[in-house]
Order: sequence, then C-alpha cells, then structure tokens
Amino acid sequence: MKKEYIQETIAQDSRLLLRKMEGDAVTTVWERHRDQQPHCGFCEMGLSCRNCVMGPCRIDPFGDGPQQGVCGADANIIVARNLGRMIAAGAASHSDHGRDLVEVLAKVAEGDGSGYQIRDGAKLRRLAAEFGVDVEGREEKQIAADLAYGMQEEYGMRRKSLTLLARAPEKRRRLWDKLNITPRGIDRETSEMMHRTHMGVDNDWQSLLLHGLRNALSDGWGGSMIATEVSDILFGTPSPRPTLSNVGVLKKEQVNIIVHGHNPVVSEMVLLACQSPEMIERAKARGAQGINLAGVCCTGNELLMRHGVAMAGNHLCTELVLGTGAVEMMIVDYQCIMPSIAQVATCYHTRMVSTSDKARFPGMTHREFHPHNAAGLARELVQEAVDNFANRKAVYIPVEPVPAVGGFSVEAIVGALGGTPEPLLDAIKAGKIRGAAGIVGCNNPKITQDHGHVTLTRRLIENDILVVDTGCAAVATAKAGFKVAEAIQYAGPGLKEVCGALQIPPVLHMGSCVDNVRILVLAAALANALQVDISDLPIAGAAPEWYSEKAAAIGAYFVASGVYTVLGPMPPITGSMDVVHLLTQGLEGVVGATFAVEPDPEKAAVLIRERIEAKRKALGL
Ligand code: SF4
Ligand code: MSK
Repeated sequence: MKKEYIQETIAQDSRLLLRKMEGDAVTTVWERHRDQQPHCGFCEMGLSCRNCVMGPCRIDPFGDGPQQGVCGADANIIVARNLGRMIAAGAASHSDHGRDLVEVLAKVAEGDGSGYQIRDGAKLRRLAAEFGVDVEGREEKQIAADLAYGMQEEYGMRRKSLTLLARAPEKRRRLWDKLNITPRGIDRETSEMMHRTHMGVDNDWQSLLLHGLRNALSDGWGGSMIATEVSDILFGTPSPRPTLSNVGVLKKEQVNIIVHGHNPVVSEMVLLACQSPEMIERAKARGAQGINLAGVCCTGNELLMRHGVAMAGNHLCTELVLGTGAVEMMIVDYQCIMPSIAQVATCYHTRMVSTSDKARFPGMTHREFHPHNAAGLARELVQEAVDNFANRKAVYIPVEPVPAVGGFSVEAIVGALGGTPEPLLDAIKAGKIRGAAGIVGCNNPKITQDHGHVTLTRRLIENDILVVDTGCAAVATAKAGFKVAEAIQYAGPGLKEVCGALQIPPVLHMGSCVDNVRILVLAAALANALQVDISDLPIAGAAPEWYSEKAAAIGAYFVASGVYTVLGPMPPITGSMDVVHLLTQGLEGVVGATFAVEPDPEKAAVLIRERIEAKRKALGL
C-alpha cells in the first residue's frame, strides 16, 4: 500500500526521510499511530479507570451503560483523577530532572565534580541570596553547598511555600494563598496527588483539580525552575548565538554523534569529549574530517542555547535522523525517547547508548553516567563512535540546514533591551508590539508535524505579537526559518520595527521544556514592572502539538500563574462536561486564566489575538 506522508509533516527533511525509510522497511511512529486506530473512546474521553483491581472500570458516555465504577466513582471523579495523575507524572519528571542537577551541584561543592564546575558564579550568588544563603566573603563551593542543601529541602515536607515563588507578583501569591494552592514541597505535592487519587480518598472533582494546579505550580515555580537555574550555574546562562537546524546539520564527511533526551549533565560532557584534540585526531586517522555533535529534542536545546550546537530535529524526527545512515552513535538520557528507537537503529550502523539508571531501553547498550565517571565515560563513548565510522554504509542527508539564533535567556532578552524590560513595555504600551505569546511543547502524530507550531507562529508575528518558544516548538520554527534577524520580513510593521532596531528575530528561542519557567520569570518581571498581576498582561501560551504528561503540567502551571493557554490536541477530559467547563471557563473567575482547546492553528491564532486585545483594553492600552 502506498503511504501518504504529506499530511504527516510539513518538514521537507522529515518527508524525504520517511520515503527513504519506507524503502528500508523501517516502521516509524506514524505507522504505529495508524496501527492504533481507532483509539479507545473511553480512554480518549478520560472515562476509564484502573486505579484499583476492583476494576478496571469505564463509564458509558451515552448514558445507556454504567455511570459509576465498582467503587461508585462517577465520570467527574474519574476524569479529574486521571488528569490529576497526568499532571503529577509531568511534574515528577521535570522536578526529578531538577533534583539530578542539584545533586551534581552538591558534588561540585564537595570538590568531587569530576569535570563539572560552576560556570556562572554571579548567578550562583544571586540564587543563593534568594535562598537566604550567606554569600559575603565566602568561596563559591561553600555557597554552592548551602544552596544545594536549600534546594534539596525544597523537595521535602518542611516548606510551607517554595522559595522561588517570591519572584511572582504579590497579587498572584495572595491569590494562591486564598485558594490554598500555594505549593509546598515539590515531592509532597506530587505524592499527595497520588494519595488523593487512590480509591476512597479525594472524591470531590473540583478539589482534585485544584490540587492539580498546586501540583503543577510546584513544578513551574519549584522543580523546573530549579532545573533551569542550576543548569545555568553549572553550564552557563545562555546568550544569543548562531546555530543550524534540521537533519542537514549532519555531515557526510564527519563522525556524527547525536544526543537525545533532556538533562545537560550527560550532553555537556559529550560535547567536551567531541572537542578534544585527541578525539578529533582519532577521527581523522579513521578517514573522517572531524566530529560533529548535534542534538534532538531538549538535551539538544540545552546545548543549542549555551553553545550553538546544531539541532537535527524535534520529537518526531528522532527516529528519522537514524535513517540518514550518517549517525555513528546516539546517546540518550531521559524523557521523550521512544522505546522503538533502538529497533530503528538496527537497520543502520548506529550504536545506541543509554546513560541513566532511570531510563533503560530495549536494544541499547547501558553505560551509566555519574559525576565521578562522566568525563571519562564521555571520552570512551566518543572514541567508540569514532571507531564506528568505518562501519558506515550509504548516507542520505537530503537537505541543507537552516540558520537560526538561539540562547534567549531572560538575562539575554533584558540585556538586548539595554538592561531593563522598560523598552519592551514601552513598545507594548505604544502598540508596536500588541503582546507576547509563549509557544511550547512537542510534536504529536495526531497533528501534522510542525504545522501547528509554524502556522500559529506565522499568524502571531504578522499581527505584531512577539513569540517566545521552547522545546520542540522552538525547533519547528527554527527549521521554518523564523529564528534569524531576517525573519522580521514575516512580522507586522510594529514588531518588525522593534526587532529590527534590536537586531533580534521576532521568534525568540528560550530553551528546553523545563525552560518554560524562563517564560514565567519574564512574565513575572513584566507584571512586577507594571505593578499588575500576570493575568493582567497581554500575553498567552500555546501548546499546538503537545503529547507529553510534562506538557500537561506546564499548561496547568501556566494557567494557574494567570496565563491563558491554548492546547492543540484535546486532553482526555471530554467524558466530564463539568471538568471541561471548569478548565475552559470556570477557572477565569478562580485564577484569572483558562485553557482553550483548538487544534486548528489558524483559529488558535484568532483566540490568542482576541485575548491579547482584551487584556490591552482592560489595561487602558
Ligand atoms: Fe473502578 Fe473505582 Fe477501582 Fe477506578 S478506583 S478501577 S472506578 S473501582
Ligand atoms: S522534548 S516534552 S517532546 S517539547 Fe522536551 Fe519535545 Fe515535548 Fe519532549
């Protein structure tokens, strides 16, 4: 049967590689998605429950069959419990990633960092001051030890409120207090969600959803924020730098190594090993011109933001890059790594290596990274990748890479503005920039790859809305050519003028998916400068192609922080119209923002523009 991939992706590299891999008889995510059709309707609506073994149970959405599970849980309870567990899993994933970084910081403080070091001492001191750590006259390692201890405490049960909440506007913090959703220990909120959703605990669907917001806030203003800040301390705070994107970043004449996952603890060490003269000489001795490191997904974004390392693709490209036959080794850490991927690699010569005790994959060689062995192990792996160059067969790299600029941390954006957010606020007040939108999240085979991200971004910038993006959305718009200064040609006249004067693209790459907290910090800084709440700002969020539980947590902490957020794919909640109404309407009166669901990016752009214009009007702009 002829396979039609045109509707699967708008990315030319993906399309060409899909055709090539069809010839190689390789199965990809799109075919597996097709094989799953039709998806279970109960699960799609959130109406199935397997939280205990009196079940599994399901609620009949048409009212003819059972309306309660064996325990008596109705549609509202089951839908809210399922969504709560989804948020908990996402919050746990991000926050556990943050914990791993704090552990490395603690090791560096002990002097046992083995190659890791503090790269941004000024940020270390700023963070330490926020955590109440004495910084005067003390060495970096002493400060790092106390900061790491303070951050580890944030994960537990001794905090009534997380430290970094102090960055949020006072009005927002008072609202969280009033609603009793001020997040306490990060692990506590996740653990409590698992407790509440056990059979026979919280059977009030509204109370479950409120705890979902609290749990998500513990990620956004806790675990994820710690992950981003500690990454900056250990590996440097990003600043704008040029890079390249799409599968054309792979080089036929060089040894290609791809890093995949999320945690820069592994990929930073691999980068250092790839740059070592000894390894480059070894590559040359084996007939290659050098060693080319590229990323996919968010560990790629981490390297792109800090070092300009090229980005081979986003989530749905992760199998396709192997189809080039040009990848000597893929090194993975955790999150968003499809278990299929080592099977795809068996069709080529790529060696697949997993590195985290928490994330093992069938068919991969497991080589575990720890601070004490990281530098040496990275060198060993790069050496093995170099030696694998000899096993290459046919190579197919069908496109040229697209230039992009990454590295827009909050510090870099404020720096580009001259050291204060005032020029951005002035441009917003003057109407040159109508507002800003954060476009975040993944690819999902339910949506044409990159179509949601690219179409929404195009419509927003041409209507003078500044776009900041992260994660796989950021890779989509890089591949589409929106992340260079020349992309102001796609912007409306006001945005074009402002970005042109600052020599920045109209679409700013703010990092990986944990780095969505950079958007929170920027929004809080703008709100504080205007002395309003985040929910008063002419801003919005969108996740046009999300798939992951982490994205559910991100969406929930955006909304709970006051950011109206438009989702592309529908979350599994339509089994309860009470839950749907609360999330898409009722929350406006509770936290000043709601979710919307709109899979058509043209219509999503209209929703966001309407929201931004309404907020401008309310502010008297
Ligand atoms: Fe069924 Fe209730 Fe058990 Fe869920 S918790 S599986 S609804 S009995
Ligand atoms: S990698 S969570 S697919 S953004 Fe962060 Fe991409 Fe989404 Fe994973």
